[in-house]
Amino acid sequence: MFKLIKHLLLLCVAILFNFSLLYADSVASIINYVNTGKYLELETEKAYIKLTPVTNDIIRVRVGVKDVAGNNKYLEDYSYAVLDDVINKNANFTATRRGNNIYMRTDSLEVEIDLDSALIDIRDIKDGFSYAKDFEPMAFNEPVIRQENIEKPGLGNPFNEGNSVTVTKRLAYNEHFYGLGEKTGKFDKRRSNLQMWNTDAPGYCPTCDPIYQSHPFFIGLKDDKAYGIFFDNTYRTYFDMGYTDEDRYIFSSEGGEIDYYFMRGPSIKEVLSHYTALTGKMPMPPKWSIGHHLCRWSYYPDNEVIEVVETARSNKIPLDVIWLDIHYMDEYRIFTWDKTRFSDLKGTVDKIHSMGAKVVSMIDPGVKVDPGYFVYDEMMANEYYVKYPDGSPVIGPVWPGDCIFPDFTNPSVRSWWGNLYKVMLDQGIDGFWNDMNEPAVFNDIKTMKDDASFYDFGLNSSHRKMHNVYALNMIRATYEGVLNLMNGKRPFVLSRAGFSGLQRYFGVTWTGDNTSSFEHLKLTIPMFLGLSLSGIPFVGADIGGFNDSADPELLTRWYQAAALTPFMREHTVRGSYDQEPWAYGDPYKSIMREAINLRYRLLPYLYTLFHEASNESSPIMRPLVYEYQNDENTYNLEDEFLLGDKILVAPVLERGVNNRVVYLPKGTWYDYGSGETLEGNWAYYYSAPLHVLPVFVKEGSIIATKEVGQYVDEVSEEEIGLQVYMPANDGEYTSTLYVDDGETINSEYDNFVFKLTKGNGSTNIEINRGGSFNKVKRFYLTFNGGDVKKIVADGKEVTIDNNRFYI
Ligand code: MIG
Repeated sequence: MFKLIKHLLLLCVAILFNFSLLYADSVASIINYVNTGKYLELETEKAYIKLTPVTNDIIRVRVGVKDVAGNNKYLEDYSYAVLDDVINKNANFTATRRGNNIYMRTDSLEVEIDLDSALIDIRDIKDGFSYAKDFEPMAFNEPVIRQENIEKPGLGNPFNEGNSVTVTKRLAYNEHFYGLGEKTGKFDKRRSNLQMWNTDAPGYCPTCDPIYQSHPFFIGLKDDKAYGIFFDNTYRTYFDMGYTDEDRYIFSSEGGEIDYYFMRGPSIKEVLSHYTALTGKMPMPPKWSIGHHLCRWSYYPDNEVIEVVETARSNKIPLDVIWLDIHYMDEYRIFTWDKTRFSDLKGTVDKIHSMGAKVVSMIDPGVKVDPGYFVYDEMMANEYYVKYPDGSPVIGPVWPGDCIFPDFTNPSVRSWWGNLYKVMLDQGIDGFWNDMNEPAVFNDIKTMKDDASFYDFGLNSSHRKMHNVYALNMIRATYEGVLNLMNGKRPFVLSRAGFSGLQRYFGVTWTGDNTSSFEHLKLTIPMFLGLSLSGIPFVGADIGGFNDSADPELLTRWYQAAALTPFMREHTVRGSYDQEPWAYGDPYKSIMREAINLRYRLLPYLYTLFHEASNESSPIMRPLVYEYQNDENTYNLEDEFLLGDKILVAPVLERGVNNRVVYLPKGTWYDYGSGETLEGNWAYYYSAPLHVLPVFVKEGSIIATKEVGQYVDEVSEEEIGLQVYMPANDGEYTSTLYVDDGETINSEYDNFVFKLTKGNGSTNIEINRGGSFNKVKRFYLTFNGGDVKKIVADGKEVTIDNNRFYI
């Protein structure tokens, strides 16, 4: 009964909220405008609109609502997502008035503003193409505050944090949406209604929303042209992408202000490079982290952890990393370990290192309330915790029982936290896993109350504002701390929750507590592609599924599907059946080994893609539309993907089937297994019984490989295999290879560009070498579909002896 009343009340609140949005105040007509040289500011009856051309291709739109006295009321200008040096940048522009419109122009964009309606239209200067036009004027209203979410009812909300705000834009009949970070559902986000509110979502369903992360960024694509919008607002935000009305899309927030960045395409590649110019790129990972990882909740005690690595070795299953989930801790106290389960942690880690593997351990944000426990004592003494407005600590239950939570928005807390990792690094631990950082609390709202207060640059802001960036600041503290402690070596830190910009602090992530089912296996591809197109290239999911147990067929298909995805980690819940690749014996074990071996063979190609992602922001795993934007067949494709631009992977994602449809975009493709060629721009019915993972290589590719090792560093890069796929069509084809020491930040490197040219009846390869690492000494060639006339390296023709040549 009580529940029913509560639900009815919530329903009323929801209806009122929608109602109030309908009658929100619009910014109203423009009464004045000034060109300050840095930005164009339009004064309306109710607000100020500030248009800043951050670059020629990026326009920032901000709205500051006037107060009663008519004064400008922009909120503080800073961002957790956007880099400081970008916020203060601006490109040249002109602003002219013609009739009832103002035209603001950079070298590549034109913004038309209608003086009566204040509607904004952003167009390409080249052809006048309208990327994004307001459907209704921008609007605002009282902020949404849930009184039931405030710790001390009656006090009201002590924070003054702007308005609830809404932007509504025209939606074209042929417009598609991509990105929006870690989302369930379809790859194309048109017709979805999504929320950004980081949520611990154990056992989430394939359409459940929201889950762990918030990336208020999307890419629109219409008439083959792409643009991007980043809504820089940390409150709970909503993205109605043609769900309510098919002629408009709406993004709105419960607080803060309208502050969004429009990014010009016309290619998705360009949009993504603008977005990462704003929010940053991923640093290079240590090479071991792109190998195969094994995890479970939890491997313990010490001899079991060692045994898992030994079993991998004796089964010839390549393995680079073994993970310690929460049971290694002393009653879930972070930065401690259980002295019975791990009587000699350092010795255990050393033993694992001696087998060529690494160890990653979990660190949660909740600190057990326990006087005498050093982390708790230091936090209390320095008031490093998240507080209520009266200064008392926010206390909530998580794994250790009642906990306090570090306020990571405070720089002193961040550096204190970062240094704590010394305790674990001293034991030899190689990387860290920050879980539960939504932040998750075991209560009915799954997190902190709205009036929990955070330092936030001295503004003392509410949890409503800071919730979505809790993880971002935590992983920042972790990353910067570990970076600082590792003397020039690359950290590895995994985060469950996140916000735009996560990629700067390493940003490897996984899609949380999925389930052992084919539905969830299928979901991994659109989820990874959504993250990939949101600037997060290093993504993965629990192989085999987290909740429940995978049967041998599911586990095998999952291993195949994950073998060529960026972060490859098997993981499962406590109490489930074993999910290591050897769990069910042969033939499954051999098939999974084959899939993992394929990854280890392709490591040089894969590592080159990581470098490209951290250097140029191109995703490692790509939707086909990223490379074939003019091909409409790719717009909704979510059951196959590209690894870089040369390899196409089409795993089987259903139970009990022996084949699947594979779409190949234009060009000639090689079947990686048989070497046969297939003409693209066509869909094939492809035979794929359990032992087959369908993989295809684009004509003209030179794929860099090495021998399969039992861990990534077992086989050096002294000799690199070059698998040449001869082009069917005349032209020039470029491939690259990047090699460095795999562990230091400023490593020496070798950078190769291979240019394969086909024309006038012959095919040649030209190799140019950059960098001075001189690690790569020779190449081993294999040809598919023919042979080349000559190979020229750095200007000199090479001599090929038994398929090998020296460089
Ligand atoms: O409340 O540490 O998503 O991967 O095994 C559950 C135990 C806490 C959630 C993570 C999962 C991990 C589990 N954690």
